[in-house]
Amino acid sequence: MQAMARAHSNIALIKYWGKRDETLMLPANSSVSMTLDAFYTTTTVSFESGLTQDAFFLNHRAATESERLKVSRFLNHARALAGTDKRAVVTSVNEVPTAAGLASSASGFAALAAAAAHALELDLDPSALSRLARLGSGSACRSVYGGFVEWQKGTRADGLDSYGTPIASESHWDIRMVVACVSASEKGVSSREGMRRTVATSPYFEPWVKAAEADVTTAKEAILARDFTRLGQLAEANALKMHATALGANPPVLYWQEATFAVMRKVQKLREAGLPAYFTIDAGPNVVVLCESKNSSNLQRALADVPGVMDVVVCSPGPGVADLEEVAL
Ligand code: 2P0
Repeated sequence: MQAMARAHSNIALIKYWGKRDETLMLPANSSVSMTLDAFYTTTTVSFESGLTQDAFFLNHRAATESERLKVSRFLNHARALAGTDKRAVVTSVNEVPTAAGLASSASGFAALAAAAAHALELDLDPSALSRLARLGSGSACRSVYGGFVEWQKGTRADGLDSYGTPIASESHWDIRMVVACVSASEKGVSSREGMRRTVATSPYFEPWVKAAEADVTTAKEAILARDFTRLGQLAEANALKMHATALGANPPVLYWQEATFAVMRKVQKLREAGLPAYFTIDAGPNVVVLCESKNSSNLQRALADVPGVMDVVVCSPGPGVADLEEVAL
Protein backbone atom coordinates (compact mmCIF):
# COMPACT_ATOMS: atom_id res chain seq x y z
CA MET A 1 0.00 0.00 0.00
CA GLN A 2 2.77 2.37 -0.98
CA ALA A 3 3.24 4.47 -4.12
CA MET A 4 5.11 7.44 -5.49
CA ALA A 5 4.03 10.08 -8.01
CA ARG A 6 5.23 13.34 -9.52
CA ALA A 7 3.11 16.27 -10.70
CA HIS A 8 4.08 19.60 -12.23
CA SER A 9 2.74 22.99 -11.28
CA ASN A 10 0.55 25.03 -13.61
CA ILE A 11 -0.11 28.72 -14.25
CA ALA A 12 -3.56 29.83 -15.34
CA LEU A 13 -3.93 31.77 -18.59
CA ILE A 14 -7.61 32.26 -17.75
CA LYS A 15 -7.91 32.43 -13.97
CA TYR A 16 -9.99 30.49 -11.47
CA TRP A 17 -11.17 33.12 -9.00
CA GLY A 18 -14.18 32.36 -6.81
CA LYS A 19 -15.93 29.20 -5.67
CA ARG A 20 -19.55 28.20 -5.96
CA ASP A 21 -19.01 25.46 -3.34
CA GLU A 22 -16.17 25.72 -0.79
CA THR A 23 -16.47 22.18 0.57
CA LEU A 24 -16.32 20.46 -2.81
CA MET A 25 -13.94 23.09 -4.28
CA LEU A 26 -16.27 23.88 -7.14
CA PRO A 27 -15.35 27.01 -9.11
CA ALA A 28 -17.70 29.77 -10.23
CA ASN A 29 -15.96 29.87 -13.63
CA SER A 30 -13.98 27.54 -15.87
CA SER A 31 -10.25 28.18 -16.31
CA VAL A 32 -7.34 27.40 -18.66
CA SER A 33 -3.71 26.72 -17.71
CA MET A 34 -0.30 25.67 -18.93
CA THR A 35 1.56 23.00 -16.98
CA LEU A 36 5.20 23.99 -16.28
CA ASP A 37 8.26 21.79 -16.71
CA ALA A 38 10.44 23.55 -14.10
CA PHE A 39 8.27 23.34 -10.98
CA TYR A 40 7.12 19.99 -9.62
CA THR A 41 6.37 17.95 -6.52
CA THR A 42 7.36 14.34 -5.85
CA THR A 43 5.32 12.51 -3.22
CA THR A 44 5.34 9.09 -1.59
CA VAL A 45 2.31 7.77 0.28
CA SER A 46 2.43 4.67 2.46
CA PHE A 47 -0.75 3.43 4.17
CA GLU A 48 0.23 1.46 7.26
CA SER A 49 -1.54 -0.51 9.98
CA GLY A 50 -1.11 0.65 13.55
CA LEU A 51 -0.78 4.39 12.88
CA THR A 52 -3.04 6.58 15.01
CA GLN A 53 -2.78 9.60 12.71
CA ASP A 54 -1.38 10.61 9.31
CA ALA A 55 2.22 11.84 9.24
CA PHE A 56 3.48 14.41 6.71
CA PHE A 57 7.08 15.28 5.89
CA LEU A 58 7.56 18.25 3.57
CA ASN A 59 10.92 19.18 2.04
CA HIS A 60 12.83 16.87 4.41
CA ARG A 61 11.28 18.07 7.68
CA ALA A 62 8.12 17.36 9.66
CA ALA A 63 5.34 19.58 8.29
CA THR A 64 3.47 22.07 10.47
CA GLU A 65 0.27 20.91 12.14
CA SER A 66 -1.91 22.94 9.74
CA GLU A 67 -0.10 21.46 6.72
CA ARG A 68 -0.50 17.96 8.20
CA LEU A 69 -4.22 18.51 8.79
CA LYS A 70 -4.73 19.73 5.20
CA VAL A 71 -3.10 16.54 3.89
CA SER A 72 -5.02 14.38 6.37
CA ARG A 73 -8.37 15.91 5.38
CA PHE A 74 -7.51 15.26 1.75
CA LEU A 75 -6.57 11.63 2.46
CA ASN A 76 -10.01 11.17 4.04
CA HIS A 77 -11.49 11.57 0.54
CA ALA A 78 -9.16 8.87 -0.86
CA ARG A 79 -9.86 6.60 2.14
CA ALA A 80 -13.62 7.02 1.62
CA LEU A 81 -13.25 5.93 -2.03
CA ALA A 82 -11.22 2.88 -0.96
CA GLY A 83 -13.31 1.98 2.09
CA THR A 84 -10.35 1.96 4.47
CA ASP A 85 -9.45 3.88 7.61
CA LYS A 86 -5.71 3.13 7.48
CA ARG A 87 -3.52 6.14 8.20
CA ALA A 88 -0.56 7.08 6.02
CA VAL A 89 2.96 8.44 6.04
CA VAL A 90 3.31 11.10 3.33
CA THR A 91 6.70 12.38 2.16
CA SER A 92 6.73 15.27 -0.27
CA VAL A 93 9.48 17.30 -1.92
CA ASN A 94 8.90 20.46 -3.95
CA GLU A 95 11.35 21.21 -6.74
CA VAL A 96 11.13 24.95 -6.98
CA PRO A 97 14.11 26.99 -8.24
CA THR A 98 15.64 29.39 -5.74
CA ALA A 99 13.46 32.16 -4.38
CA ALA A 100 10.61 31.35 -6.74
CA GLY A 101 7.94 31.89 -4.11
CA LEU A 102 5.46 30.08 -6.31
CA ALA A 103 2.53 28.27 -4.77
CA SER A 104 3.00 24.51 -4.73
CA SER A 105 -0.57 23.49 -3.91
CA ALA A 106 -1.39 22.54 -7.53
CA SER A 107 1.57 20.20 -8.01
CA GLY A 108 1.39 19.09 -4.37
CA PHE A 109 -2.21 17.90 -4.37
CA ALA A 110 -2.00 16.41 -7.87
CA ALA A 111 1.02 14.31 -6.81
CA LEU A 112 -0.63 13.39 -3.51
CA ALA A 113 -3.87 12.35 -5.25
CA ALA A 114 -2.00 10.14 -7.73
CA ALA A 115 0.23 8.52 -5.10
CA ALA A 116 -2.66 7.92 -2.68
CA ALA A 117 -4.92 6.52 -5.43
CA HIS A 118 -2.18 4.17 -6.59
CA ALA A 119 -1.29 3.06 -3.05
CA LEU A 120 -4.98 2.29 -2.39
CA GLU A 121 -5.35 0.58 -5.81
CA LEU A 122 -8.26 2.87 -6.67
CA ASP A 123 -7.73 2.50 -10.44
CA LEU A 124 -9.06 5.98 -11.25
CA ASP A 125 -9.30 7.25 -14.82
CA PRO A 126 -7.74 10.73 -15.41
CA SER A 127 -11.09 12.54 -14.93
CA ALA A 128 -11.69 10.81 -11.60
CA LEU A 129 -8.09 11.50 -10.53
CA SER A 130 -8.56 15.17 -11.48
CA ARG A 131 -11.77 15.34 -9.40
CA LEU A 132 -9.93 13.82 -6.44
CA ALA A 133 -7.02 16.30 -6.78
CA ARG A 134 -9.55 19.17 -6.96
CA LEU A 135 -10.73 18.32 -3.44
CA GLY A 136 -7.24 19.18 -2.14
CA SER A 137 -6.82 22.44 -4.07
CA GLY A 138 -8.87 23.62 -7.03
CA SER A 139 -5.95 24.35 -9.35
CA ALA A 140 -4.52 20.85 -8.68
CA CYS A 141 -7.17 19.31 -10.95
CA ARG A 142 -5.41 20.97 -13.92
CA SER A 143 -1.98 19.51 -13.03
CA VAL A 144 -3.18 15.97 -13.80
CA TYR A 145 -2.51 16.80 -17.46
CA GLY A 146 0.55 18.18 -19.23
CA GLY A 147 0.55 21.01 -21.75
CA PHE A 148 -2.60 23.11 -22.03
CA VAL A 149 -5.56 22.25 -19.83
CA GLU A 150 -9.13 23.39 -19.25
CA TRP A 151 -10.89 23.01 -15.90
CA GLN A 152 -14.55 22.76 -16.77
CA LYS A 153 -16.48 24.29 -13.92
CA GLY A 154 -19.38 21.87 -14.31
CA THR A 155 -22.93 22.53 -13.22
CA ARG A 156 -23.73 19.58 -10.92
CA ALA A 157 -24.05 20.16 -7.19
CA ASP A 158 -22.02 16.99 -6.48
CA GLY A 159 -19.07 18.17 -8.59
CA LEU A 160 -18.93 15.04 -10.75
CA ASP A 161 -18.64 17.19 -13.89
CA SER A 162 -15.97 19.57 -12.54
CA TYR A 163 -12.48 18.39 -13.55
CA GLY A 164 -9.52 19.07 -15.83
CA THR A 165 -9.54 18.09 -19.50
CA PRO A 166 -6.64 18.33 -21.95
CA ILE A 167 -6.72 21.01 -24.66
CA ALA A 168 -3.35 20.13 -26.20
CA SER A 169 -0.28 18.22 -25.03
CA GLU A 170 3.08 19.75 -24.06
CA SER A 171 4.46 19.06 -27.55
CA HIS A 172 1.67 21.05 -29.27
CA TRP A 173 3.25 24.48 -28.89
CA ASP A 174 6.77 25.53 -27.95
CA ILE A 175 5.96 28.68 -25.96
CA ARG A 176 7.49 29.85 -22.68
CA MET A 177 6.38 31.21 -19.36
CA VAL A 178 9.15 33.36 -17.89
CA VAL A 179 8.65 33.69 -14.14
CA ALA A 180 9.89 36.94 -12.59
CA CYS A 181 10.20 36.28 -8.86
CA VAL A 182 9.89 39.46 -6.86
CA SER A 183 9.19 37.87 -3.50
CA ALA A 184 9.48 34.44 -1.93
CA SER A 185 7.62 35.36 1.24
CA GLU A 186 4.16 34.06 2.15
CA LYS A 187 1.45 36.27 0.76
CA GLY A 188 -0.71 38.31 3.13
CA VAL A 189 -4.07 37.01 1.96
CA SER A 190 -4.32 33.35 0.89
CA SER A 191 -6.05 32.60 -2.42
CA ARG A 192 -8.77 30.85 -0.48
CA GLU A 193 -9.49 33.89 1.68
CA GLY A 194 -9.04 36.28 -1.26
CA MET A 195 -11.60 34.34 -3.29
CA ARG A 196 -14.01 34.13 -0.36
CA ARG A 197 -13.85 37.87 0.20
CA THR A 198 -14.24 38.61 -3.52
CA VAL A 199 -17.30 36.36 -3.89
CA ALA A 200 -18.93 37.84 -0.79
CA THR A 201 -18.27 41.54 -1.37
CA SER A 202 -16.95 42.53 -4.82
CA PRO A 203 -19.60 44.21 -7.00
CA TYR A 204 -17.55 43.06 -9.99
CA PHE A 205 -17.77 39.35 -9.19
CA GLU A 206 -20.75 38.48 -11.40
CA PRO A 207 -19.39 40.35 -14.45
CA TRP A 208 -16.01 38.64 -13.81
CA VAL A 209 -17.57 35.17 -14.00
CA LYS A 210 -19.35 36.01 -17.24
CA ALA A 211 -16.21 37.50 -18.82
CA ALA A 212 -14.01 34.59 -17.71
CA GLU A 213 -16.33 32.02 -19.29
CA ALA A 214 -16.12 33.86 -22.63
CA ASP A 215 -12.32 34.14 -22.26
CA VAL A 216 -12.03 30.35 -21.80
CA THR A 217 -13.66 29.75 -25.20
CA THR A 218 -11.34 32.25 -26.93
CA ALA A 219 -8.24 30.91 -25.14
CA LYS A 220 -8.91 27.37 -26.32
CA GLU A 221 -9.25 28.61 -29.92
CA ALA A 222 -6.01 30.61 -29.65
CA ILE A 223 -4.12 27.63 -28.19
CA LEU A 224 -5.35 25.23 -30.86
CA ALA A 225 -4.48 27.78 -33.59
CA ARG A 226 -1.10 28.54 -31.93
CA ASP A 227 -2.05 32.23 -32.15
CA PHE A 228 0.46 33.80 -29.75
CA THR A 229 -0.73 37.41 -29.97
CA ARG A 230 -4.35 36.47 -29.40
CA LEU A 231 -3.56 34.24 -26.43
CA GLY A 232 -1.12 36.75 -24.92
CA GLN A 233 -3.50 39.72 -25.14
CA LEU A 234 -6.31 37.61 -23.74
CA ALA A 235 -4.27 36.18 -20.83
CA GLU A 236 -2.98 39.61 -19.80
CA ALA A 237 -6.45 41.16 -19.94
CA ASN A 238 -7.93 38.23 -18.01
CA ALA A 239 -5.36 38.55 -15.21
CA LEU A 240 -6.07 42.28 -14.94
CA LYS A 241 -9.80 41.57 -14.77
CA MET A 242 -9.22 39.04 -11.97
CA HIS A 243 -7.17 41.53 -9.97
CA ALA A 244 -9.67 44.34 -10.64
CA THR A 245 -12.41 42.08 -9.28
CA ALA A 246 -10.35 41.29 -6.17
CA LEU A 247 -9.59 45.00 -5.72
CA GLY A 248 -13.34 45.58 -5.65
CA ALA A 249 -13.70 43.43 -2.54
CA ASN A 250 -14.18 44.89 0.92
CA PRO A 251 -11.57 45.06 2.36
CA PRO A 252 -9.73 45.15 -0.99
CA VAL A 253 -7.50 42.23 -1.96
CA LEU A 254 -4.27 43.67 -3.39
CA TYR A 255 -1.42 41.27 -4.26
CA TRP A 256 0.94 43.61 -6.14
CA GLN A 257 4.16 45.10 -4.83
CA GLU A 258 6.25 47.89 -6.37
CA ALA A 259 8.34 45.36 -8.28
CA THR A 260 5.18 43.68 -9.61
CA PHE A 261 4.15 46.95 -11.18
CA ALA A 262 7.69 47.61 -12.46
CA VAL A 263 7.66 44.25 -14.30
CA MET A 264 4.24 44.97 -15.80
CA ARG A 265 5.50 48.32 -17.12
CA LYS A 266 8.69 46.67 -18.43
CA VAL A 267 6.66 44.12 -20.38
CA GLN A 268 4.59 46.90 -21.96
CA LYS A 269 7.81 48.76 -22.91
CA LEU A 270 9.40 45.63 -24.38
CA ARG A 271 6.27 45.10 -26.44
CA GLU A 272 6.41 48.67 -27.74
CA ALA A 273 10.05 48.02 -28.66
CA GLY A 274 9.06 44.98 -30.72
CA LEU A 275 9.41 42.03 -28.31
CA PRO A 276 6.04 40.26 -28.14
CA ALA A 277 5.43 39.40 -24.45
CA TYR A 278 2.37 39.40 -22.19
CA PHE A 279 2.12 39.11 -18.41
CA THR A 280 -0.13 37.27 -16.02
CA ILE A 281 -0.22 37.47 -12.21
CA ASP A 282 -1.63 35.01 -9.67
CA ALA A 283 -2.64 35.64 -6.06
CA GLY A 284 0.79 37.02 -5.17
CA PRO A 285 3.40 39.55 -6.28
CA ASN A 286 5.34 37.45 -8.84
CA VAL A 287 4.79 38.08 -12.55
CA VAL A 288 4.72 35.35 -15.21
CA VAL A 289 5.49 36.54 -18.72
CA LEU A 290 4.38 34.64 -21.79
CA CYS A 291 6.66 34.66 -24.86
CA GLU A 292 7.69 32.64 -27.87
CA SER A 293 10.71 30.35 -27.35
CA LYS A 294 12.97 32.41 -29.65
CA ASN A 295 12.55 35.46 -27.38
CA SER A 296 12.94 33.79 -23.96
CA SER A 297 16.65 34.58 -23.41
CA ASN A 298 16.23 38.27 -24.27
CA LEU A 299 13.16 38.48 -22.08
CA GLN A 300 14.91 36.73 -19.18
CA ARG A 301 17.80 39.22 -19.33
CA ALA A 302 15.49 42.23 -19.58
CA LEU A 303 13.37 41.13 -16.61
CA ALA A 304 16.42 40.35 -14.45
CA ASP A 305 17.37 44.06 -14.71
CA VAL A 306 14.08 45.31 -13.25
CA PRO A 307 14.59 46.65 -9.70
CA GLY A 308 13.19 44.23 -7.11
CA VAL A 309 13.36 41.15 -9.33
CA MET A 310 15.31 38.44 -7.48
CA ASP A 311 15.25 35.56 -9.93
CA VAL A 312 13.92 34.83 -13.42
CA VAL A 313 13.05 31.25 -14.40
CA VAL A 314 12.18 30.18 -17.94
CA CYS A 315 9.54 27.41 -18.10
CA SER A 316 8.39 25.30 -21.05
CA PRO A 317 5.13 23.35 -21.25
CA GLY A 318 5.54 20.42 -18.85
CA PRO A 319 4.13 16.89 -18.50
CA GLY A 320 1.12 15.54 -16.65
CA VAL A 321 1.13 13.55 -13.44
CA ALA A 322 3.10 10.29 -13.48
CA ASP A 323 3.51 7.29 -11.20
CA LEU A 324 7.15 6.73 -10.35
CA GLU A 325 9.24 3.81 -9.24
CA GLU A 326 10.19 4.20 -5.60
CA VAL A 327 13.28 6.29 -5.04
CA ALA A 328 14.51 7.64 -1.72
CA LEU A 329 13.14 11.14 -1.04
C1 2P0 B 1 -5.58 29.92 -10.79
N1 2P0 B 1 -5.23 30.75 -8.49
O1 2P0 B 1 -6.44 29.73 -11.67
C2 2P0 B 1 -5.89 30.97 -9.75
C3 2P0 B 1 -5.46 32.33 -10.17
C4 2P0 B 1 -4.59 31.93 -8.02
C5 2P0 B 1 -4.95 33.00 -8.96
O2 2P0 B 1 -5.92 28.65 -8.34
O3 2P0 B 1 -8.69 27.42 -2.54
O4 2P0 B 1 -4.52 27.14 -4.44
O5 2P0 B 1 -7.01 25.58 -2.86
O6 2P0 B 1 -8.82 25.94 -4.53
O7 2P0 B 1 -6.10 26.42 -6.29
C6 2P0 B 1 -4.79 29.44 -6.50
O8 2P0 B 1 -5.75 28.89 -5.73
O9 2P0 B 1 -7.01 27.61 -4.29
C7 2P0 B 1 -5.35 29.59 -7.82
P1 2P0 B 1 -7.94 26.58 -3.51
P2 2P0 B 1 -5.78 27.38 -5.21
O10 2P0 B 1 -4.48 29.33 -10.79
